[in-house]
Amino acid sequence: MEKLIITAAISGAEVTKEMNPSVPYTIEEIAKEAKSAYDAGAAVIHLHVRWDDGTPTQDKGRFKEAFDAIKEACPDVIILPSTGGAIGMTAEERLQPIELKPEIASLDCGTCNFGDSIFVNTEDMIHTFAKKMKDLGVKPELECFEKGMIDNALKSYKKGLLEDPLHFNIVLGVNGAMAATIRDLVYMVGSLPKEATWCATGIGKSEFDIAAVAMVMGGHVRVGFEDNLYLEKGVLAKSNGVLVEKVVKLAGILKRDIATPEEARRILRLEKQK
Ligand code: KMH
Ligand code: ZN
Repeated sequence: MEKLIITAAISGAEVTKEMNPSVPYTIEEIAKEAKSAYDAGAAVIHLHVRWDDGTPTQDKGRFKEAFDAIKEACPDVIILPSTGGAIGMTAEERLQPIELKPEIASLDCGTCNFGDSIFVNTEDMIHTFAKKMKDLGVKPELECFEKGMIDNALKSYKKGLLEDPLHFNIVLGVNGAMAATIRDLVYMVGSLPKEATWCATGIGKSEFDIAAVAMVMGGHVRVGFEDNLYLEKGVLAKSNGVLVEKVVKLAGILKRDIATPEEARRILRLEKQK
């Protein structure tokens, strides 16, 4: 089986220090969390940034500061910024980190409930985001929270807005979209094109169940504070690194070797950013 790419979603936009004091806000905290995940075995850092008070932002300058600090701490790690941002941000706001030409970035493939809010990703937005990423040579990671989002991605592909090989992140357990169950993961993965690569993300207490099943199925995995703040029931994770360590232990049991960032670039067919 292919080596396992571990993505660490270190910061998110919705989790706060009130929920877990280790959630990073400042650039220094973000770099420290990225390094903890990288040292534990993460090849990819999925990145949201905040102002120092914790307010989520998609500000290009703030992303640049975070990129520089992460690259200094872990020079070869793959940085995958969010274009999802936080609920309520405009498309223009959300697209800012793409101008920094990262190797890869998230592209959310449909609208869904998000708790009591709505995470808006209209067809026009998906096409606009995909076109901008294509024009700037940024590979999209296609975030799909339910099956219709895979169909939306495939429609964009047919229009020529996305290029082979497609890479998906199946995100299960968002409050308002598809549940984090094994049945739903198997269904989602069975709906992907054969040649696509994929990662799975389980939100909340299902994080490690989904990771384990994804590993057995030959997929890649994402863990981190954005998705889950606990190492186990009632025990807050002290860092993103300990969440990655837990996945690495599982991977050992399930006989999946861990991909380095360079190996992840080969698997995902990324051009190394200059
Ligand atoms: N913060 C969520 C509303 C992404 O990064 O592309 C959206 C999100 C998805 O986190
Ligand atoms: Zn995100």
